[in-house]
Amino acid sequence: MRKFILALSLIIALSGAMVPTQVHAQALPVSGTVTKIDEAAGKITLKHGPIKKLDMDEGMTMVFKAGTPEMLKQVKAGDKVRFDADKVNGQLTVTRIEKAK
Ligand SMILES: [Cu+2]
Repeated sequence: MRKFILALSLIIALSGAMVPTQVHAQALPVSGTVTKIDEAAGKITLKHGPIKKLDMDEGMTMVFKAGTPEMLKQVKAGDKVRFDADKVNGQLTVTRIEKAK
């Protein structure tokens, strides 16, 4: 009986440890909505939720530089997206973006 409980708790511990890892690998950290794409300037306007690492404790609408020109073709105004952003050469830049499922 003791062995069974040990095995059971091991299974629970393993499955519990694996689920968040998978979720984390799939989802980009910030959710938002595209409000404007400016391909000529290489910029994207996003209405987004809090981004703690960039000291944005509340959601807002703002302009980001696009990390690559391609990402401006992957999404359009009105799309719900998930993305990651960072300061690159002093400019707030979207480093990854994908349509929210
Ligand atoms: Cu912001």
